Amino acid sequence: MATFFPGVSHTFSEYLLVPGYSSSECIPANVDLKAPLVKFRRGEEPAITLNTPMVSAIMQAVSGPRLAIALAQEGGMSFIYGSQTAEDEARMIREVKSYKAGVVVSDSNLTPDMTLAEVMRLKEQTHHSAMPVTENGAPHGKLLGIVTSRDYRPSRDPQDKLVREFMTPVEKVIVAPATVNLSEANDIIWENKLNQLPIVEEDGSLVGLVFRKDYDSHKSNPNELLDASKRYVVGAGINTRDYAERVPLLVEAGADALCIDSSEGYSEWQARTLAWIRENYGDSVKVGAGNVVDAEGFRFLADAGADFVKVGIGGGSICITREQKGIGRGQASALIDVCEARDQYFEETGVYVPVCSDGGIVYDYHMTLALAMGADFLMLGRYFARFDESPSERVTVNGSYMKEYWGEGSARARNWARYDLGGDKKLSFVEGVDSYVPYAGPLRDGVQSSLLKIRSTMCNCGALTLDELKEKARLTLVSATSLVEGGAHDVVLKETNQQVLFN
Ligand code: RVP
Repeated sequence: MATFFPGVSHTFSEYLLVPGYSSSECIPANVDLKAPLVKFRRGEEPAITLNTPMVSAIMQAVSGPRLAIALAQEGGMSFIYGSQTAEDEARMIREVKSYKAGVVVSDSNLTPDMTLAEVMRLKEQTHHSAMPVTENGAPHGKLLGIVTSRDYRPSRDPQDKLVREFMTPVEKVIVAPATVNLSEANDIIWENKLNQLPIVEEDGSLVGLVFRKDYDSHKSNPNELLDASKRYVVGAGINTRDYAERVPLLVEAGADALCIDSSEGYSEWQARTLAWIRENYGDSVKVGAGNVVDAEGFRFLADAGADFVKVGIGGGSICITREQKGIGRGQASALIDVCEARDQYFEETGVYVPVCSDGGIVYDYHMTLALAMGADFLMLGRYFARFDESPSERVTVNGSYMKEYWGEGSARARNWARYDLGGDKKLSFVEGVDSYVPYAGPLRDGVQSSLLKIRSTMCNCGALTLDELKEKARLTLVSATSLVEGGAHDVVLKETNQQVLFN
């Protein structure tokens, strides 16, 4: 006979937090939202800790380099989508890793014999206008000069004009030695009114560039998530088919963590993928797995070596898996079950495997509920798709700004590898839709407003850290009738659009 899970399967909206005692210390400014991303042993620190417990979904409409940078600036992390060639995905990782924080390794380098036409082409590809000229055109070659858009006039200068004829030669360029720190580099930049400062070794070879804009943004992002070399932290999605080719490219490009992107993770395919990574990289490559919705699935992936486990099937806003296949589980019930299994696993083995709640978060309070139910961090798709920095188009629909948002299992994304069960390399039927979501402006404003609500609710529960929230939270199921009581009711709203949706 089949197994029947006891009780009904619940979603976030069916729960509320019951406030606990808050002392005068409990103010939003004192709340710490740090969360472990990857597993660690009792008494040790995780190799990666998020400053903000949010990661962006492994989706074409969500996680490109621009969003990854904006989210890392707010302390979270993106997983660049894997439904593209491994080379393109690695290029996006490199774009994030070379973006800033201190010295940037230049990805737009010239030789003295290149032509203006080639300079223009490179500029179009990389969108970088400051291009070092090195002896061999390599990022760390001997520096001979620099080309910026002030050095040429595309409309007047001949296209075959050589770089050596219009570059600013190194003798006239202000450079700094490799021993300079970021603050000293910034002083040089300000004193000399520069936009960028090349950093060079004693033998004249180029280390990289420090940009004025980076120092400014570094100053204004106290929460940013950086690696040991002060580059933004970024992750990458992988699948269970082409990992032997894809993983090396992503690791090479500097991905800080990988995540197997699959709609259903309790499978031999995931165990094989994890085993291959452990065989080839030991524990040096961090990799999450999923998705699962119960304790059994969690234990399987934890035993198979996952660094974190993702929870959620069918709850995503664009997901129609439950309708198409009848599989899944209410996100709250799935999360509670898996978090219990994580705690038990920790008791037994001394290894803490973080749990990520993936999909189905609509309101900011859902985030706090998920964290209170035990999630270490949250993966969000629809939430991030709404911001300026997501890769999708902003369009006007019925007079309102919208952003496009489509599922990885939709006919538009055709991410067959995410739904692969070992058959043909194709999507046999769709499990996702193509949609619009209301445009929500810059990521920073949206994330900061959500975090403020989380902090404030945590204070109502008497919790100053996420661990304390997990311990102290008191949750209650609500009846369908009391849901009505939760919104504005029995009043006539002065403006019909006062009800703030999706927030
Ligand atoms: P949401 O945040 O509710 O938009 O959900 C995002 C999640 O939905 C993703 O992280 C992924 O797990 C899932 N997803 C992505 N594509 C699809 C689909 O096409 N069914 N589902």
